[in-house]
Amino acid sequence: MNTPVWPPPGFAALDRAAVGVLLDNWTGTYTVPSRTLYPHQWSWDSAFVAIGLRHVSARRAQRELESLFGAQWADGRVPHIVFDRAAPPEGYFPGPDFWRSPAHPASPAVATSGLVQPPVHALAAWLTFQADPAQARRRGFLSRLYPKLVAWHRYLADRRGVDGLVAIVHPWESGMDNSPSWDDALGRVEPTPIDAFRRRDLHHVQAAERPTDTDYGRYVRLAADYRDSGYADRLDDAQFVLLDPMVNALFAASEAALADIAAEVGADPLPHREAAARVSAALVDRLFADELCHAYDVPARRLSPERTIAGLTPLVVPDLTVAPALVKSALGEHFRLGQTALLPSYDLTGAAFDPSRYWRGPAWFNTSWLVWHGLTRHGELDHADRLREVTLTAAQQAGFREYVHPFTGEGRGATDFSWTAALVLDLLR
Ligand code: 9YW
Repeated sequence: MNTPVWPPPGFAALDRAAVGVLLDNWTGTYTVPSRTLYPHQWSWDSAFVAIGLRHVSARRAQRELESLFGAQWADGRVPHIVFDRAAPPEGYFPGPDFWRSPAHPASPAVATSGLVQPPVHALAAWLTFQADPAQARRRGFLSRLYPKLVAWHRYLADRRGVDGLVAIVHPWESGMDNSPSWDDALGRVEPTPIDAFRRRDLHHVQAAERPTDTDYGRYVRLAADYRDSGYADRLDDAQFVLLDPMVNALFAASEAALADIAAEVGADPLPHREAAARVSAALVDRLFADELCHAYDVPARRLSPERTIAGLTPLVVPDLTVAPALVKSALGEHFRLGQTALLPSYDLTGAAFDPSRYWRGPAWFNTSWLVWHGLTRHGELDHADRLREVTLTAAQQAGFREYVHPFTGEGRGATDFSWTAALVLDLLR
């Protein structure tokens, strides 16, 4: 029998093109997600970018994470956007004037948002280290980053902790802005009138592929309320407090990565292993139902019935007890792994399914990469290979788009999107 050759020869051009996008979107200290739509540094984008960039330049991948953590707040939070002083302020809304971070005592020197994004950073740091351990040790990469990662996780556990899990206080914090999982909770929020602010995203992308104006009004209201509270994390008073499976899966996986990092830098790995096991158990206990993990609405005390890709991502957690059920769900009618152009962001049979609108159906490369990584971790290699194959084919057909139509694979959203290029590159190398 012939051993299959991977990557197939046809993918050489895709590899070169992915490197090209990462070089073009590099600013000198970090990578913009997209030159047009997102002209600043985004938190979890940088982590995904580092995972691909490590194959091009281990040093650059380290810089990507170091520049992000250079904007960490004194309270440990890693902001979801770090604003680039050189970028025109009217390029993105809500910009620095909205967030007013310099007015906060814990803010760093540079202007940032006050929200956070899913904690994929320790996992990314560990993978980045592994690309070139000798070079990383020479630069003291992990020994400098480790205390910052610990402070970041402490912020999440202490300030956002609910029943052993981490809560988000805004849909943007999930990374999946308009996911149907937030609809009920957002229904409690009075939208800021649309004429009170100016969206910039619609200058670059069709309205049918983006959140609606009403969604945006609610995002602005929640963000302004949080800002006006002094970014205080008073979870008991907040309107929107949700436990998201992907945020918590990445928190558990990153605690496991922190254990490896701790061992590498001569610190004690045990507390991190224990934390990973605790979060993993709480994730299953609180969020697992009907063969999938779901979001939990804390004020309403209700598990969302919606099925989204976030519910499959706990596969990234090592030793997850419900991994076989998640694999079954990935293959079933709601997600149809390997039978569509790419894994959809939302239940293909769900009432809110829309194949073009952002996180309500389109397929994204980062979430597919997470499921691929999880399948690999759990030894589901045939399914992992199939997912890798469809992901690479989707990128070959659509280019490095922000997201694609889950059935036809047609590209949607931004072009030359950094994490798409980075994660495709990771699948190729
Ligand atoms: C926005 C940058 C970000 C991602 C998020 C994605 C989107 C920003 O873009 O949010 O303006 O809608 O939902 O996950 O980090 O790529």
